[in-house]
Amino acid sequence: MNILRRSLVAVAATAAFAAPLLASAQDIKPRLIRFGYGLNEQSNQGRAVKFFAEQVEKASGGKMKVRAIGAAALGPDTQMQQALIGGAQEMMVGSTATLVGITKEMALWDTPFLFNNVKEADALLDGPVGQKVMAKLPEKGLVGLTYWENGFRNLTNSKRPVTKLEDLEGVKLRVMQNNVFLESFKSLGANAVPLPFSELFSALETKTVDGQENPYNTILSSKFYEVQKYLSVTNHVYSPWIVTVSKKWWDGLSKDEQKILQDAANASRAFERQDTRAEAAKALGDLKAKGMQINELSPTEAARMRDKLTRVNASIAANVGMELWQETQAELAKLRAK
Ligand code: 2Q2
Repeated sequence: MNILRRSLVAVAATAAFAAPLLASAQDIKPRLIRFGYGLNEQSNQGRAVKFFAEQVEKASGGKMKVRAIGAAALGPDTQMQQALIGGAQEMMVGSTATLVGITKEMALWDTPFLFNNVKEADALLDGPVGQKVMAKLPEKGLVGLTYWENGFRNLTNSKRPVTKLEDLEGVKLRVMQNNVFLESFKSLGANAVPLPFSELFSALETKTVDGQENPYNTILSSKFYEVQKYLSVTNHVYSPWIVTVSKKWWDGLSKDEQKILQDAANASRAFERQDTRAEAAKALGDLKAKGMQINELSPTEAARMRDKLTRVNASIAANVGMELWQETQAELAKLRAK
């Protein structure tokens, strides 16, 4: 065999072996996927959606096109969820907190101080508990693909530095549209006002509300530093994002198409968490440079706040079901014993 023949044989053998993996040999139709999200394109959320879109296009040989539509151009989370359920939109990413009205088990993730660190968050979200919660979505017309990191939430406002509980008195604080957040911040003495995220910047700007709470990344990417002077490091809850698909649409996809989306979602999870954590690690410095005044809480004040906030735990447990609550606590105990 001459060199040319030998390499032709090799190419043919490789091609035969690789054929089932090639997009052309798979059951893939041209698809347009409208993927909505709430933050800006220049945010950890926007970057991860872009990454996901690229993965899907690559794996489908360009047949499946993801149109990323950010800045809540398709509406706030709750509106997009309804569009997915009705089949008018294919995909979105948003806060699990805005899903609680549809799937009550999602309230588990709103438990104040549930996780001590991101390692615990990853283990629970990616493990059996996270899967169980996600498995509640299909009966509501949604399919969950993966959890991304929004992050630990911190408090900002335009009135005064919050160094103790009493500083929150009378502060009009925007909360996510969800009873756990409403109750949590009422119990801290704040005047909690539920608002969609898409209305938050202007509400802060016009002083309709004085403050809000979100991870450092969002405070930075949504430019809240332009309208908020004070940031108190509270880390009071870890917020996940969840990537969801319209079940109506999903059910019409081939197994190959579904696999492409699930694989891209898995890859995007690793990308998004790494990107978010890298940004969060330097965000506090960036926010300071933008003029924000940042304060930590003394251990005593942090404990007082924690004590008030964790009083909502009993009602969360009742809402999500005792079995799920106890399984979560058992998993966390196992992790912490390691
Ligand atoms: O405060 C919020 O609402 C944010 O933490 C969420 O990130 C927001 O709901 C995004 O999901 C908007 O897409």
